[in-house]
Amino acid sequence: MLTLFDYPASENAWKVRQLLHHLRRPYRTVKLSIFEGEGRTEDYLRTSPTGTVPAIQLDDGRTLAESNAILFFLATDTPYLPDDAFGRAKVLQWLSFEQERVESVIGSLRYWTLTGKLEKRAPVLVEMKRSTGERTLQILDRELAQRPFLTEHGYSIADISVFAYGSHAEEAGFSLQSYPHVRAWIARVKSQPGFLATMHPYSDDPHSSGELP
Ligand SMILES: N[C@@H](CCC(=O)N[C@@H](CS)C(=O)NCC(=O)O)C(=O)O
Repeated sequence: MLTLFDYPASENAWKVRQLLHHLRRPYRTVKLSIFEGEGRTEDYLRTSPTGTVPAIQLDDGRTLAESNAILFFLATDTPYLPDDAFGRAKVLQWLSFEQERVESVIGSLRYWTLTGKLEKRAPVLVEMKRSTGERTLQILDRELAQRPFLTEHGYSIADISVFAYGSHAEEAGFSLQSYPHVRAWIARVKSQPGFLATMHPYSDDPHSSGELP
């Protein structure tokens, strides 16, 4: 059975949980206490070179890290990824956008805000992320005005990936008031059959106010 290396409050891990749920694919979970350094053991670094979750291990022992790579692998030959080269490349376009402008911008600001670390970060860095995040939401709003989901294919892993942190932008200090198409898309994603609504706040983890190793 597939193994998922997970940390409950991780939205990167949520992406994989969400897809596995859609696919009704059974898996076992290994939870890592990332703030206590469980991601930095020699053993886990062989699974995930960066020591981050999510990562998966297949029945034959092979391992794969990076949320979007895992989505891409698990969604192959399913309705959540187109089967033509151009369609798959369009999904990759949005997965790249997600890593560059959503996860590392809105996701970081949200993480710092919810774990009390925002004040400890350099104001110039926070400001840079705020303006990039605003630009990210503008781009998404303009794109989502043109079609119901991120690609013409319909609901796909592109939506799952961008939704993970994009839908929580308000927890990172952004207002979605001026982004009606983003708000409508969030509602659309939430109404997908099998949507995984369960959230695990950072505050469930007594170690989450500490810095990552
Ligand atoms: N680009 C990676 C980022 C993964 C990531 O940063 N995961 C966080 C949890 S959301 C983590 O494991 N952090 C622990 C650490 O950095 O040591 C992905 O998309 O999977």
